[in-house]
Amino acid sequence: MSTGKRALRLGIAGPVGTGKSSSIANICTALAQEFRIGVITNDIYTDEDARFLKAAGVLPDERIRAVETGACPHTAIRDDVSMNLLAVEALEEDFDPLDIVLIESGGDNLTATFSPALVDAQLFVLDVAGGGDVARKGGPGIGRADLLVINKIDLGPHVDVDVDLMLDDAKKAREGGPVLGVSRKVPDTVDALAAWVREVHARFVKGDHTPVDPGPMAPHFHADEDGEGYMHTHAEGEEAHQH
Ligand SMILES: Nc1nc2c(ncn2[C@@H]2O[C@H](COP(=O)(O)OP(=O)(O)OP(=O)(O)O)[C@@H](O)[C@H]2O)c(=O)[nH]1
Ligand SMILES: [Mg+2]
Repeated sequence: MSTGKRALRLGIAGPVGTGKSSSIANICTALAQEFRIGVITNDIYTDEDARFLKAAGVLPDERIRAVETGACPHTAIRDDVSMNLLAVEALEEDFDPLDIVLIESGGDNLTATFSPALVDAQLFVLDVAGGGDVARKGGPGIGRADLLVINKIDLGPHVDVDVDLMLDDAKKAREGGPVLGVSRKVPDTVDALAAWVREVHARFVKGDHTPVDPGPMAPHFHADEDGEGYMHTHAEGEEAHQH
């Protein structure tokens, strides 16, 4: 299916270990026959996520590429997206035409979001194991990403989390915005995730999709080499920086 224009760029953000790579694997498994998909992963110093996805065998290896950000992960998806844009454009050129490029952010704090300069739409991944109250805490990704995924719902009984309550809290925090409970062990939930991606792609191709900026991340703390640390923000238009 050629769209006649560039691929839909879909960002996947969320804290460390919630299931960003697994969500990409789920999407690829469900949709790889239907769409030509490429993947860009972001890690600080490694290509661990790209290797995980290659090992999962969900796409030809050469369509999965790693960006090593070398700095705090949110910088490369929000403040200076040039490394990622170059990687996406090279992938699109090498495999022209691609329908969808999935971009995994490095695992970060709860408030990291993609810039609309890099992605057309973004999903934010939380997991049940992170605690049932996390969804209530809100923040730009939880509140305003195009989709919130509550992953690993199969673990609810094992970690004493009421999954239905967590999903309801998430819906309230998003004022009705879409929320999906997902587990790779529950095929219907993976199908629902794939259906959401299919729907966004259809809107994108028709020109009916408007990228939304969830907003900049909240002020946050970075430890420095003296172990002291400092607070800072990522206001709109702020210069790229190193930590
Ligand atoms: N039980 C269960 N475990 C899952 C599910 N999805 C992912 N996991 C496990 O959760 C762990 C983290 O998953 P990843 O997909 O690597 O998470 P990530 O967000 O990409 O992690 P980072 O890139 O390191 O931030 C792995 O051990 C997965 O096997 C799920 O639906 N159910
Ligand atoms: Mg990952």
